[in-house]
Amino acid sequence: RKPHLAVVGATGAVGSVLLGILSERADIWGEIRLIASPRSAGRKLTVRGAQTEVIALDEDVFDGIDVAMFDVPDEVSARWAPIAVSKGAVVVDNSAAFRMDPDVPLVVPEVNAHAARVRPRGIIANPNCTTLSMIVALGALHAEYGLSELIVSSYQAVSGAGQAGIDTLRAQLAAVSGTELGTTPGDVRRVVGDTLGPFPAPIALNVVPWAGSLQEGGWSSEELKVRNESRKILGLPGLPVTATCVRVPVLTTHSLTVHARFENEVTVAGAHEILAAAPGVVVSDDPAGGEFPTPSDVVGTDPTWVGRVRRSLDDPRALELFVSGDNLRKGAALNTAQIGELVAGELGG
Ligand code: 11C
Repeated sequence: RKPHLAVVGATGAVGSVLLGILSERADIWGEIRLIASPRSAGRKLTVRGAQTEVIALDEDVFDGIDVAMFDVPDEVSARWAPIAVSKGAVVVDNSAAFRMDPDVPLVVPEVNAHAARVRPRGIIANPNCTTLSMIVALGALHAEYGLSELIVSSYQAVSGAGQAGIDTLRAQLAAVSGTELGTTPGDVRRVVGDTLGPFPAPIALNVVPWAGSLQEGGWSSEELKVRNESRKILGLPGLPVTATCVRVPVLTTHSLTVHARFENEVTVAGAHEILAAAPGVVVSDDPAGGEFPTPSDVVGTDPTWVGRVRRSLDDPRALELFVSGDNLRKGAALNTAQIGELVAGELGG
């Protein structure tokens, strides 16, 4: 029989995109059971063209389920993923709860699909959307040149902070639209007032050098995730990685500037060739023709888009890149669906 799938967190920003992706991709699943908090139970959502009722998260909902995809806050995954496993499901978890657990593989199918097969806890973790927005391209370059150092800055969309992030940017844009705000210190902040939503400063007409929670040494949790997760996915536990994470007024699609240093000398032509041949990567790199990735063109697409490929002026072993990827698709729901498909393949689905 075809494997049965549960989607936990079906009504959230990532869950909604996941239902669309499950409807578009090969129909490998038997039942698709939609699960959310009791608050959302009873709602009807469309998946594979059929109206499906959302049921409340409970121990019984995992009965008969082969694969459970979790798109919920860390504490919900931490509590419920082991329960789903105890009921016989393989869990694909998109929270940060298990990513750095040595007994939980952290998987990006284009880079380390093999890792999904070894899962002592019955859980496979899906990386953070910022890591995922660059790692497919970096994995391809690493396989050829051998990565030795990574320095990145992110330009993160508000939907990384969920529906509240989207609602906040829309409301703030409405408040500043058609005004002369943004010309004197603090004027945007005064208009936006206490409607900051999940951000520590106004996000309309602004950039905010912060994502996540404060960690030791002034680093943000998001910056440490990029470092730790990149190391684990690439199998390079000692890789020097420095990230600075910044929120920008984009609804969906994270971008990053990347300085990647390799063991071997690089060329732009060689990098173009590697990236163009890499599954899940599109090269958009013709500055003379005004061609480079921008979030407004990338949003809603599946690949990691790469442009502005340059060899560093002072280091023949380093490349500079600009990458963009839809943080809700490859950054979250698509990668989760791809991992689920790997597991379903093993189960004979
Ligand atoms: C953001 N990347 O853009 C974050 C959201 O660890 O999965 C995802 C947090 C996570 O705010």
